[in-house]
Amino acid sequence: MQRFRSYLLAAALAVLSQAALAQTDAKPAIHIEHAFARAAPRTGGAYLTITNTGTVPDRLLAASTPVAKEAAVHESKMVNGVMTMRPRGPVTIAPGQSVALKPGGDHIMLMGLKKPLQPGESFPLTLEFEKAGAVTVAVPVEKAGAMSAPDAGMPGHSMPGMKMD
Ligand SMILES: [Cu+2]
Repeated sequence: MQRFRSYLLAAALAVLSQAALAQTDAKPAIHIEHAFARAAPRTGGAYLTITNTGTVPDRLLAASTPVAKEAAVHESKMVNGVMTMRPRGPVTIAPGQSVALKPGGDHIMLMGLKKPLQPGESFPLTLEFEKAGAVTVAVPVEKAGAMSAPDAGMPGHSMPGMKMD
């Protein structure tokens, strides 16, 4: 009987500590800020800052939105002075870190827009994280060529090779 009891106690402790672990691990430590998109007719880009306030890394795996047939995480690269882009793998956000998806860098590509993105509108964008799960944010549409969300202030530096008008 004594033995059975201590077995039970150990089992209960194991369940408890696992629950505690799951709680610290899993709960969304992901915050999205400064989201914006640029006005665009058929293909658009969405930009935002992801902050991980948790204690474990998380990864942005995919994106989706009702306003486009397809959304994908892209990376931008300068090739012979020309900005090119292509799909990239998951974006890792380390604990305590912020990752900015911004014009000229990693971004969310919106392909097959169901209607043009107009300045002043906003649309929902769902980001799929490995641990935090789905996080949906409202993305305001800025004018074509906008470099940052209105709440993000002006960028502190200029980017060579990019026209700012
Ligand atoms: Cu792109």
